[in-house]
Amino acid sequence: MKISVIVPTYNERENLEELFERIDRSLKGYDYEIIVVDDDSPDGTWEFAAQLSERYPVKVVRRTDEKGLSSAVIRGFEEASGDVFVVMDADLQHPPEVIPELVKAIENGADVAVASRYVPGGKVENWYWYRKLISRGAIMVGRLALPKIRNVKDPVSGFFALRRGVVEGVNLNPVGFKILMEILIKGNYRKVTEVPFTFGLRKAGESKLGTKTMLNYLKHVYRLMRWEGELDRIIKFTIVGLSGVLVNEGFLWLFVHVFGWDKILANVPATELAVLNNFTWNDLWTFRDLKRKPFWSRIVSFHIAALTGAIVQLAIYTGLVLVGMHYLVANLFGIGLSFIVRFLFNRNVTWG
Ligand SMILES: Nc1nc2c(ncn2[C@@H]2O[C@H](COP(=O)(O)OP(=O)(O)O)[C@@H](O)[C@H]2O)c(=O)[nH]1
Ligand SMILES: [Mg+2]
Repeated sequence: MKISVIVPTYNERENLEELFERIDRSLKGYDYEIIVVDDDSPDGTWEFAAQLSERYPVKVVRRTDEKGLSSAVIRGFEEASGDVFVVMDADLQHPPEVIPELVKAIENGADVAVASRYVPGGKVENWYWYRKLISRGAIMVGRLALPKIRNVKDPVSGFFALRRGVVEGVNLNPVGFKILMEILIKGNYRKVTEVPFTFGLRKAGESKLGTKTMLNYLKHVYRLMRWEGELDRIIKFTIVGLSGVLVNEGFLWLFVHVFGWDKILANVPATELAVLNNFTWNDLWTFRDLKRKPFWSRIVSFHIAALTGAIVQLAIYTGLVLVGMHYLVANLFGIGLSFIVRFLFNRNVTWG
């Protein structure tokens, strides 16, 4: 089994020697190659990598027409001749000593092995609490928006291994910079294993990925949601919700105007009929491909979501009115949050 270690680089000259040395030591006994994909670094990373190829099995790709982390990794996949691909940074924040553990996970049946900061035993060194919070928050958003990756604790790690077949023939988008997330959504795989590791400090040089990446990350999540059809689901869920409003109003009118029922009491069956209407259409349309749980469980779960949504709506409304917000605006916030809660609950539990 041959291993291709793919290292995207930009101004990493000072890190290369130690990186190659430690990779070489870690992969003793394995047939391996290192593919450096460098975007014509001003510090001559590509040149130095080529020099070091006399000592280590390094192949250098110097790109002058293209830039970007994800596209560099994709180019690495195209150049690699191994059966297992490992992707890692050059700055030694990804300790090469973890590579054999990733490879072992693959040998033991995983298709993708992620070096993870967020499984027990893994950690991040020297990050302020707010950086950790942002990182965790970003991951939470990704996992909620993309149920396919919800079992992966660190789906944005830049350090991972995979079988060649996972990405071969797959059309990966080179725009985003969280290439692992792209692969976990579009790749061909069954089993993902996470191996804990400590994300250390940069050895030399400086980070290229600043704060504007947060917005890019959200854009990437959005694109993947579209690709996955999750956005279509939100639209369908909204349409069904609106149909429920009509059902609710219609029956309320019928019960009060035609049957002469009490206005307050009539609201209860009218609401229940709307909930049943929404459940039916969501089951037959919005989530029709996700009927994995038994019918009774789906319908009970849908009611729990509706109730939770109503409680959230009332709580937000009350809270915002109490702090002085206009009641109609406060109600919009309540409705909005209730919508998000109900959608996520139904997507991940009822039809999860
Ligand atoms: N080829 C290529 N490599 C890049 C680019 N941007 C970053 N890298 C490399 O990707 C890895 C991770 O980048 P880094 O700046 O350390 O990101 P950080 O750890 O999130 O701060 C490093 O090996 C960088 O040299 C790029 O545009 N092209
Ligand atoms: Mg780094």
